[in-house]
Amino acid sequence: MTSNADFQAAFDATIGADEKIEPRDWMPDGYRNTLIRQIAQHAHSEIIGMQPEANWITRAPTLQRKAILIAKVQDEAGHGLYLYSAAETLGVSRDELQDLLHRGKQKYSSIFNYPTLSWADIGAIGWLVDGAAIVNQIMLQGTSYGPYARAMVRICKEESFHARQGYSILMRLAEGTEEQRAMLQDAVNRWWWPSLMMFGPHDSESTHTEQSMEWRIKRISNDDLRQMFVDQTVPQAHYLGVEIPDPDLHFDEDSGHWRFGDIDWDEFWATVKGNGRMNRERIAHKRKAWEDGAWVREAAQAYADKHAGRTSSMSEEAA
Ligand code: BYC
Repeated sequence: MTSNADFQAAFDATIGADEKIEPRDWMPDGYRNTLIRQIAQHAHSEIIGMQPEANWITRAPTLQRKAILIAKVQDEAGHGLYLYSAAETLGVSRDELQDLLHRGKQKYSSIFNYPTLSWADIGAIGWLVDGAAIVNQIMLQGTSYGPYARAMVRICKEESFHARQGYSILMRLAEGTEEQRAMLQDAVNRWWWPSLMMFGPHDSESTHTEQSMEWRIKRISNDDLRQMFVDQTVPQAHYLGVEIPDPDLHFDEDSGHWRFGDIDWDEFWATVKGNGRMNRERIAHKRKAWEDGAWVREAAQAYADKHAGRTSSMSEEAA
């Protein structure tokens, strides 16, 4: 008979060989729960992240920009759905996850608790927020849980388009009037620091990093990913001709990295704990959308039940 120790040894060997754990495989409870927590949080972020962007669909400056923004917001819904499907392979239902989010028992990314005040914010989200998400998600393509890793491959392809559309909006503003350049600078001033916070607390303060790296759920730590993001983004800011709102930002010749100032962790934790600028509004809106959509879920379920009934009675007739 196979013992728990054998199962654990097989799990350790799979992780050690850098192969994927699949839904049918035995896994420790902690591994399963960490994945449910992280994948659900990621899925919720995609869905809540639709709100600040959708805020500008009706006010996009041209028909083409509007069509692109609609496509982007739809992509975010799709990302949420792939991720909820990945979470379901771990034995939780989508309804349970929605309920946990609505009751404030699961988180979503801090970044989506900031308001989008101008059209330039849509560009800044694409450039900085999607840019930060890509750095994190390229790493997650190599995560040890198969369904999560595979979802990331497709999501990363779509995120690259998102980052480019953001940069394209900002390039247009950078080439525009003084007023447009001021709008661009204002957006970067407001989105820069929250984008750095997306990577989570410093490694020394991070609850899960050490274990998640042992399990190869995370492959690179929060601080290392944040540094990668800053190094890739500063030259892009120079190209745009925009200032990064950090007086301590400087290039360190010895390490070859752009070193940056201190993050306001009080602001981060207040936001994570539900007291950011838009937390209440985001969740209230999400709950309302869920309640308003109840009839659609009921109709879809009734159709599925009826169809299942018809199929089984047809197969009985055929028999
Ligand atoms: N916001 O031990 P740590 C997108 C929490 S959406 C809120 O380092 P971990 C897009 C953390 O959960 C892309 N909470 O945690 C969509 C933990 O609390 P709990 C979103 C945060 O999990 C629409 C505690 O702090 N991407 O691109 O090892 C439009 C300690 O942290 C945050 C993802 O979701 C935060 N920023 O590492 C546009 C990526 N940071 O759970 C764009 C997937 C930390 O113990 N997630 N916390 O109560 C991850 O990679 C990891 O979960 C994190 C955190 C790096 C975020």
